[in-house]
Amino acid sequence: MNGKLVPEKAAKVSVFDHGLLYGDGVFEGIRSYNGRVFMLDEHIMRLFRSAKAIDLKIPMTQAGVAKAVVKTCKANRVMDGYIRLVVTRGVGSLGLNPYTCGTPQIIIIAGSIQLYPKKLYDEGLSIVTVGTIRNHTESVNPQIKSLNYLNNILAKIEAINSGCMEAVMLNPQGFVAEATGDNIFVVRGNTLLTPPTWCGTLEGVTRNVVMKLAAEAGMDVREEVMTRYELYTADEVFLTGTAAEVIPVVKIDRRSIGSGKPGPVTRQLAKTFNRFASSNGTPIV
Ligand code: PXG
Repeated sequence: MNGKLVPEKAAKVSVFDHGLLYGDGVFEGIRSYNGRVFMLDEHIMRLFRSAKAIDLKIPMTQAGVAKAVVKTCKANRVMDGYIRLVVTRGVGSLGLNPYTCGTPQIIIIAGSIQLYPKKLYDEGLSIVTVGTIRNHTESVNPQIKSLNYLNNILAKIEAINSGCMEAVMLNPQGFVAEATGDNIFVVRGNTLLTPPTWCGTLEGVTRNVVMKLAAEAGMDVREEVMTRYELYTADEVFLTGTAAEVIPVVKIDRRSIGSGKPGPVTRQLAKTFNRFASSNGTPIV
């Protein structure tokens, strides 16, 4: 916390922190594989962009945060794990005004995550489109990974209550945006499609890696506006995210996608991604 290693039980924030009171703050989720932090600089750049977007000045340099992440992994022996990086607005008065707050709190948690059971990576996920629309880009821009994830949580609640583990969120125009914590991709022949960020889609770090790996493998990779039609008629659909990695989707709104089984393109991309992730990153030393 704030540059110091603190035992879990002593790692506390104030009840007057605006991160708690208002969800005023930003975060990142990062993975480590094989003793390396994956795409560390990209996550830190996004953290600083999110902070800038909410006029929050992080009292540390990007290099300082990177060093602190590595140090926290090392101290916790998190060689294959999950890192949560959180910056809150800090302690302020009871009132929205963020400018009453003192120093932002910088928190780094090094632990682990398993988003979906392993069997779903082999068998594929069933997901649903939900009524909760993704935030309008001029309300809370989905590029901002803020501590207020209620938009996504409300969608997640709808999905779970309809018997699925994940939701597809549409934007206010009815175009496909993303899942609650993952980006969405459509495979159509040799073409790989994903919504452009202006559709209310977070520019996922995993998304960008998968797009690059697919292009290198000879696929025609495009950012395209999508409706549910593109999902229902896809050969294959999959989700990407730091926590989820690459996971196939086999049903949307109870309709089978493609063959109804994880497709060859998704399986190959997942393999390529896993190989890339396990051999690239900032060493934890
Ligand atoms: N969209 C949203 C809304 C996200 O929150 C992604 C896409 C994927 O982005 P990355 O950069 O991770 O490829 C995210 C990130 C969780 C969890 O506990 C989810 C994310 C991050 C950390 C934890 O479900 N999603």
